[in-house]
Amino acid sequence: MTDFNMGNFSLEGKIALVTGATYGIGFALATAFAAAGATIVFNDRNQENVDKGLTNYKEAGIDAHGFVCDVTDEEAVGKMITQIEEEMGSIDILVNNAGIIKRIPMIEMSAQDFRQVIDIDLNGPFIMSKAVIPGMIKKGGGKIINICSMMSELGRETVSAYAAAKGGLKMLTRNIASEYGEYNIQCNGIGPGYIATPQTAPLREKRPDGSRHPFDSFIVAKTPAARWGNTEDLQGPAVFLASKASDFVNGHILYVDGGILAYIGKQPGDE
Ligand code: NAP
Ligand code: GCO
Repeated sequence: MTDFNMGNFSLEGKIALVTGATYGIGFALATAFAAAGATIVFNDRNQENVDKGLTNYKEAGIDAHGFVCDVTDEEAVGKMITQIEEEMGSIDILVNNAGIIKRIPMIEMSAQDFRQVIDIDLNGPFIMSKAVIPGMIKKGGGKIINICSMMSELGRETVSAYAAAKGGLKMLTRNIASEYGEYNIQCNGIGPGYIATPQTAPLREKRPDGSRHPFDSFIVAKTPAARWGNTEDLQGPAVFLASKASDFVNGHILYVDGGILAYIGKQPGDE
C-alpha cells in the first residue's frame, strides 16, 4: 500500500467560478466540479442565458449561483467578484471557459470582428484572472484553468482571430503560472479537441442531400479516437487540474483531443 490519498482529487469546500457555463463545455465542467464537492458559480452575458443555466443546474440536482456578467466588462467583473467574495467567500477555482468563434476568411474579416474575438477569448480571461488572483493570494492559493484549443497549436482556414486568441491564451496561462506560482496559484490550460457542442454544430450539420458535412468526416479521420469528443471527456482532466492532486502542475496545457496533435492524419483515399 502507498500513502497516496484519493481525497486529493476532492473539491469539497471549494468555490468554483466557471465563465459562460450555461451549457456546453462550461456546464459539463461545472457539473463535474459539483460532483467532486465544489460550490458552483457561473456567469453568462444575459439574464435569459443565466436563467437557462439555473434551470439546467437544477435539473442536474445542483444548487448553482448564476450572475449576469460579460467577461470583457472589467467593471462588471469586479462587481461580480466582490459580490461572490462577500456572499460565498473567495474563489478557489476559476475556469475561463466563455468564448466565441467567427469563421470568416481572414482577408474578408473586419478588424472589428477580429477585435471582438480577441476581446472575449483573450482579454476576458485576463480580466477575470486579474480579478480573482488577489483573493487567491490572500487565501494562500488557487487554481485557474484556461480553456484553450487545437488552435492554440494549429491553424486552419477561416479562424485567424480565434487561433490568435487561443495561442495568446496558452501564453497567458504560462505567464500567470510564472508570475503567481510562488503564491501557490496553479494556472493550467485544457486544450479540447473537436467537441460536439453548439459552437461546433455548424461543422456537423448534414448537407441538404442528407450526407455528412465534409468537415465532420475530416475530423473523424484526423482523430485517432475516430470520433468527436463529448463534453464528458473533459470532466476528469478538469477535476484533476482543479484539485490538490495537480498542485505541482503549473503552466501546462493538457490537450484532451483523442490524439489529434499526435497524428499526421490518414493518407488520401484511406479516410
Ligand atoms: P458554447 O457552447 O458556444 O458556450 C460558450 C458560452 O460562453 C456560451 O454560454 C456563451 O454565451 C458564453 N459567452 C460568450 N461570450 C461571453 C461573454 N463575453 N461573457 C460571458 N459569457 C460569454 O461553446 P463551447 O463549445 O462550450 O466552448 C466553451 C469554450 O471551449 C470556448 O472558450 C471555446 O472556444 C472552447 N473550445 C471549444 C471546443 C469545441 O470543440 N466545442 C474546442 C476547443 C475549445 P452566448 O450563448 O450568449 O454566446
Ligand atoms: C473550428 C472549430 C475549432 C474548435 C476547437 C478545436 O472551426 O475549427 O470551431 O476551433 O471549436 O477550438 O479545439
